[in-house]
Amino acid sequence: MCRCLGKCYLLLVFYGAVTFPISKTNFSLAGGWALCALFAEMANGSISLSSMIQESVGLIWKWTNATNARQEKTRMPPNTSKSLGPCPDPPPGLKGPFNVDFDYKRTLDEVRKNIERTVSRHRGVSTYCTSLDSVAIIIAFRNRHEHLKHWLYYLHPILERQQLDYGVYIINQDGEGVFNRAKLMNVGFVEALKEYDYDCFVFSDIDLVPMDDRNLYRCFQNPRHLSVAIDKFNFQLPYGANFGGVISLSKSQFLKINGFSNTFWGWGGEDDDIYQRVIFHGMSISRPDLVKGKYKMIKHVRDLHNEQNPVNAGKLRHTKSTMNKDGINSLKYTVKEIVKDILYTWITVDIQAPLTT
Ligand SMILES: [Mn+2]
Repeated sequence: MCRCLGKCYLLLVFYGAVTFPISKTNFSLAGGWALCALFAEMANGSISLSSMIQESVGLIWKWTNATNARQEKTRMPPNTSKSLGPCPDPPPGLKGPFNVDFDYKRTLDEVRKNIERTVSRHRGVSTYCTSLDSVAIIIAFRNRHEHLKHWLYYLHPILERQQLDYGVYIINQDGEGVFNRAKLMNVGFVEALKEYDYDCFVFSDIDLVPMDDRNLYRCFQNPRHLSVAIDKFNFQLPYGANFGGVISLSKSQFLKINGFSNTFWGWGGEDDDIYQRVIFHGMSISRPDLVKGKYKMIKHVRDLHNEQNPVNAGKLRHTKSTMNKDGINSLKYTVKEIVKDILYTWITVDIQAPLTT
């Protein structure tokens, strides 16, 4: 045994050099030692050369197979979607039109329990295929918890059926100053991009729920107006240039127009302003038809600190001259709190709101 120890080391080094690049595990080391022991036995005359070769080949075969099995397990985890094929277009599991009912007294906990997310995070990813878009859904929020429950209850299953890789961002305005929907949307765009490389953004009112899942929460060749047929307006577009409620813009479309204006405090005007930004940048508005684009709006009274601002309508005359310096590139705010729930990312933000307009 002692005589052959030097040869053993030589054999170990040789065996390791040959097998390590293949197996990249300790098996090559263990195999080396086992061969070493066999070699020692042979030197002592208790084992023949041919049976040693036989044993060695058997051992190498066994370890290589064991190693491959281990690698296969780790190579194919169920949820890393990048290796899966692209999701079919249109998504195969859509239901078409359905009933929407806001009367039911549901609680947020109930909604949370009902919605079985395929991943245990706040972001939804299709388990079966690679989503065609990664979509951030941005909602400007203040004191509308009642509406939020309904929105989450209906939208999560719809977005899952649409096979989107999506995240929901509730941008909650801190304090009692005048509300600014558009500025909160800009904050949502910036904050969502800090969390994930989204390529599409849906900006939605919290009180609008689609009545047809064929209305895809995705991005298109042109900025898209999704909420075209709301029950409140008898399922008709209230006016041709309407671009309020629910809209989608790709990251590059949104950056091209410098996002929303930050200066529309109180109710009204910010949606017409972003419509003009789109048109002035040479794009047009895409829309679903009035059947697929049906929405139900939750009835509510005007919020406190969000009165109609008469100044806003006049500001629309200046969109063309102000849009390239008022928007994403001039956005200032302070994040006060971020809460990650399985249903959404909640961001409370100070947007330096005036107390009156
Ligand atoms: Mn409303």
